[in-house]
Order: sequence, then C-alpha cells, then structure tokens
Amino acid sequence: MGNKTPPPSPPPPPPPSPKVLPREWRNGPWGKKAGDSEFVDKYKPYKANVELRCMLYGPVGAGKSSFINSVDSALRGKIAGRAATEGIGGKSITTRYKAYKIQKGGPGTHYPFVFNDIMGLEKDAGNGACVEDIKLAMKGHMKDGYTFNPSSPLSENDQYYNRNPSLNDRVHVLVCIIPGSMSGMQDDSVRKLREVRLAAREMGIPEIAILTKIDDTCPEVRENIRNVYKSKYLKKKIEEVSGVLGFPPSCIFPVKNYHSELETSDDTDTLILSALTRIIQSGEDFVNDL
Ligand SMILES: Nc1nc2c(ncn2[C@@H]2O[C@H](COP(=O)(O)OP(=O)(O)O)[C@@H](O)[C@H]2O)c(=O)[nH]1
Ligand SMILES: [Mg+2]
Repeated sequence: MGNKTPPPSPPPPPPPSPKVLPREWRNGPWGKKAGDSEFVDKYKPYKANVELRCMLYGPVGAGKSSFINSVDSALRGKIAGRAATEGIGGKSITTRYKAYKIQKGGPGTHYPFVFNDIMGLEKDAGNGACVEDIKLAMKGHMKDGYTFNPSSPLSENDQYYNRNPSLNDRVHVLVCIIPGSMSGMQDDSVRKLREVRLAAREMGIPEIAILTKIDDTCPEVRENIRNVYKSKYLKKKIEEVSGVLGFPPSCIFPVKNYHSELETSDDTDTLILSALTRIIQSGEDFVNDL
C-alpha cells in the first residue's frame, strides 16, 4: 500500500573536466555565422579597383593552404580542395607567389579579396622565402607567378618585379598562420616571423594571427569545438603566442581548418568566418587610411 518506491533520481551531472573552464574566457562567436557570412557576401571595397590583398605567412605545414580551402569551404558550403596542402616532410610545396580568389555565385565571379600564399618558413634558415622577398611582396613589387629562390631575393631586373605597384598590388593585411603546436617552432622561425611582423608594422599593414590545428593539439576541442574558448590549454597557448610573437591576444583567432572532413559544419564555419570578417575589416581600414 504505502510501499511506493521513490522515483529514481536523475544521475548527477558529470564533474567538469579539469582541462575545461566552466565559462568561456573570451566570448566565442557562436550564433554569429549568419551575420558574418552576410558581411562577407555584401563586402565591397570602398575604394574602386581595389581587391583586398591578404598575405598568409607562417611555418611550413602550419595550415596556410588549408586556411584558404577552409574559407572557400565555409563560404560556399562545400569542402574545397583547391590550394594544394602539404603531405609529409618539412618542405614547402608552395614555391610560387600565387593569388587565390574565391568564386562567388556563378563561374567567373569572385569575392573582392585575394589570398596570397607565400612559400613557408622552413626549418633550416637556407630554405623558404627570404624576409627581403616578403617585404617586396608586401610593397607590391612581386608579380603573381614568381618562383621563390631561397638563396636570393627578387631583383629589380626580374620580369616578375613590378616597378610601379598600385594600391591594388600592395598587401593590405598580413595573416600569420601559427600551428597550435607552436612550441615545436625553432628559434629561427620565430626570428623570421618577428622580422616580417616588424616590417609589416613599419609599413602600417595590420596583422592578425590564426592559430590552427586546435583540434590536433587539444583533445577537448577535438571532442567539441565549442570548447575552444574554455580550454585551459588553448588559453595558455594564445598567451604564449602573444608573448613570443608579440600579437595582442585579441588579434589571435583560433581556427580549425577543414582537413579531412567531407562536409562543412556550422561551428567550424563560425570560427573561420569570424576570423575572415576581422581580416576584411582590418584590411579595409588600412586601404581607406592610405
Ligand atoms: N588536424 C588538423 N590538421 C590540419 C589543420 N590545418 C591543416 N592541417 C593539416 O596540416 C597539414 C599541412 O597543412 P597545409 O595547409 O598544407 O600547410 P601550409 O604548408 O601552411 O600550406 C595538412 O596535412 C593539413 O591537412 C587543422 O586545423 N587541423
Ligand atoms: Mg601551402
């Protein structure tokens, strides 16, 4: 009669992982995908005849080509694989200065921004683009299609040397691509990266850093990408990158590139588009201030 068994109590919530903060330390851009994509879709450079030129720079294998593909995938809603990505080994396969545009709508039309993928920083000093070349490219002196020569910079007599760069030929924003596993970076790479940053700063070119491979280096993010701003590891990593390379933490955007996925996902797109929006805004400010 009065012998009712009490209803089973719900299981207690799982204890929080010691590696994940209970709250985000920086508000993630969750829910902003539609707004950011609309911004990118409607974006038109204020100055006529200018396409926003974004230069990607960073160590070999950091995910530069993958980032271009990821932006392409996020904007077009399907996985792209145009910029050849690295296989194994520590050598750049990007040896030409090449501009990538992203198709918008029908064939022949594209977004008004361009990514210039530059030969990566190599592990040993003798390889990879010289810092001198990167400075020339930033000033607009390097023509599309130039093949990098690690042992000597582009000379004024070269057919790929642009003597009279227009505003459109110049780089408008420098995007440093830093792998989440950056502690593996050798001092020489750090030195080169800082040199390039300094050159950009002297030219007034805005900079942004993208921290890639966050899924690879952080199991909590691999499990759920929404942990990106809760992960203690990534918070520390961003502080470390900020300290070593001198970027303010607010200019460092963690992104997971599409690398082996067959389909795009909203959360991955959200981080990519939030970084892209910031790249465009910074570049646009620079062009308009000139
Ligand atoms: N797990 C993971 N792998 C990535 C990511 N980005 C790039 N990769 C992989 O890292 C390798 C190097 O990438 P790539 O884009 O060619 O680097 P690049 O030399 O800077 O152009 C490739 O095998 C990519 O698939 C990422 O965000 N997460
Ligand atoms: Mg590449």
